[in-house]
Amino acid sequence: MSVEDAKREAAARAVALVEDGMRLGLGTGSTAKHFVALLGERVRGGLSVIGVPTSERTRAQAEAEGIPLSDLDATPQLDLTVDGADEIDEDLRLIKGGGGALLREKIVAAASARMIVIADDSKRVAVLGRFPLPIEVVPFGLGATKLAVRDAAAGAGCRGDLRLRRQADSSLFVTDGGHYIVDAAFGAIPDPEDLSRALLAVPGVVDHGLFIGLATAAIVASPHGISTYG
Ligand code: ABF
Repeated sequence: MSVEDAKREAAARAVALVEDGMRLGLGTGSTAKHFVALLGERVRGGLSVIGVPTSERTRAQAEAEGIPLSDLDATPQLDLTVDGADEIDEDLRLIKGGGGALLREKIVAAASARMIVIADDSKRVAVLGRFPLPIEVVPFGLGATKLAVRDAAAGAGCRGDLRLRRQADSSLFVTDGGHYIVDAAFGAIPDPEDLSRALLAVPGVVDHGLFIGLATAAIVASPHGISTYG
């Protein structure tokens, strides 16, 4: 089974859990893209759901699939969010945001009664932090914010390179919310809860890619089959 097949298989298992009438958070990324495509097939077959997308990319795909859409103003409580992840640990703590949609992804996940993470098994880790942690920051005061982030992270036992995210043409990456992303290559995050608290205490930090206590289950696909956690 290729990685792409594994992602699609995990997405298919999650789509099978969707019930008529559900209000759904629609994730972002290459695995969530499979979920949205498969959900579109079910909707065209008669399933009635409402989706709240976590990015403009996902909104465009869901619209093209014919999935009825809403937002968190009109639909502030969701039944289920299905989204991908960059890393998943044993306690269902996640690093997300490699695709740049972490803030909306976290707001949508927090508004959901359940969050199912779908992934191929390369995303499972014993300790979070090999994947650089995305930290979303406001453009104002960027230099000072980066220094404060460095200090806050060091206080939580995390040291490493902080790099402002750029696009392929080297222009700065700007999130859907108009913010920048600093990718923090810590290597390992010994205490994710502690780091989360420390980063959120920095005024210029909008949020970060640590998702703690949000995922209720994970569906992980590998060449050997599907494993479900949570
Ligand atoms: C989103 O997509 C992000 O939070 C995460 O960065 C990414 C997951 O990657 P993939 O494209 O492998 O599904 O869920």
